[in-house]
Amino acid sequence: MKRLFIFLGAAAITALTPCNINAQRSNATLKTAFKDTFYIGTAMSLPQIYGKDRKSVEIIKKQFSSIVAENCMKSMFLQPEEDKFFFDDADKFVAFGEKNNMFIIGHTLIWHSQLPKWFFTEKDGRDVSPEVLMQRMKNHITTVVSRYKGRVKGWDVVNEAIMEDGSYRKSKFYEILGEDFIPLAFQYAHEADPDAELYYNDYNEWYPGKVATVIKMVKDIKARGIRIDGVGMQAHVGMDTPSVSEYETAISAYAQSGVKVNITELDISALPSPWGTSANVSDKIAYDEKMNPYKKGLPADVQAGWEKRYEDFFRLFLKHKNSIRRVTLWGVTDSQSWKNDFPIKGRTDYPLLFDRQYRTKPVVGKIIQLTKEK
Ligand code: 9MR
Repeated sequence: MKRLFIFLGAAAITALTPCNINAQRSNATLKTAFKDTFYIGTAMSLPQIYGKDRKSVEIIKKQFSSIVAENCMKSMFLQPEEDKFFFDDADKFVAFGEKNNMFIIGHTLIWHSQLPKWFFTEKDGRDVSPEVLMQRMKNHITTVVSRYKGRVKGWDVVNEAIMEDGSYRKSKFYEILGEDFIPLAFQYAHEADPDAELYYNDYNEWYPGKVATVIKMVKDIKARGIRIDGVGMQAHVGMDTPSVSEYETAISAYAQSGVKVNITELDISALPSPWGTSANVSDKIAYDEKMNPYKKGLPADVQAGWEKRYEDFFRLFLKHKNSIRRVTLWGVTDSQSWKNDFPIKGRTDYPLLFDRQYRTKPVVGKIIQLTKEK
């Protein structure tokens, strides 16, 4: 109890820093502060989409100009069985975005993860042929993109297909169709909605090998006359890695290849990382108390370091605002964040901009302040 009191006291003190007070007094929100810069977005969970998490919904309407579904538009949910589509959740999500005048993003059409089992297999269990896989990809993409034509403004067409060393991920898509599955997916998406922006999205997209292959892929797609508008850098980052300059090098390289950069899944973990910044969801590590040190709140020095990290990244995004189309946080409050369970299940992390009590963290005022600096 005493500890809880100290923690709440510390939270109250940090909540009253001058920047935060200014932000509150001026009624400044992220959405208004970034109005002329880039879209500022968040991922939405099902309780938010259905309005059950009311306090988060209030924050979303007030603070964000763009939304993406955290899970409900992934293929295992949209097409759990072949040709049996389930659109209830996605429809609700898109309706929310339209009602609130938001730039709506579809995530994600082709991804090796959260994919229904039937996608790659024949009834007898064998892998499908390249022709059948192309047909299934086309059917999935065409059905989904056409349904939201003109309403979902941008699609993460392909997600996480390249490894850090620049090699292609050995997914079933790759095994069966080779590198061609990527341009094909973009082609199908473009045919279904010629006006939609189309993106390639991935994590750790600052590793030089990965940067080189993604740029080669972008150029190849463009050379075939197929539309690609942007590269989505997920930005699940930690306290130490990557460095801001590594990130900057990657942003500049993508921009020079003729596409926009989206910062798509931003969260900054305050916890020790067992390996760096992977977001490969199949990587799991056993729980260890030592790796969960801040169950009752962040110590002041860690809090300060974490805030600085957010400021450094936003300063970088603002510097490259002409190349950046959107910055999207991967969720609203810390309690929603996947980082509490990744890569170690059951930890208490603080990666987002709103705390577990739905309060605006002081760093939001500091980020808003950065937009006013010349
Ligand atoms: O945040 C999502 C989490 O709720 C899901 O359990 C997880 C399952 O794969 O996917 C998370 O979102 C991922 C995103 O779709 C793609 N990039 C990595 C994200 C974190 O795993």
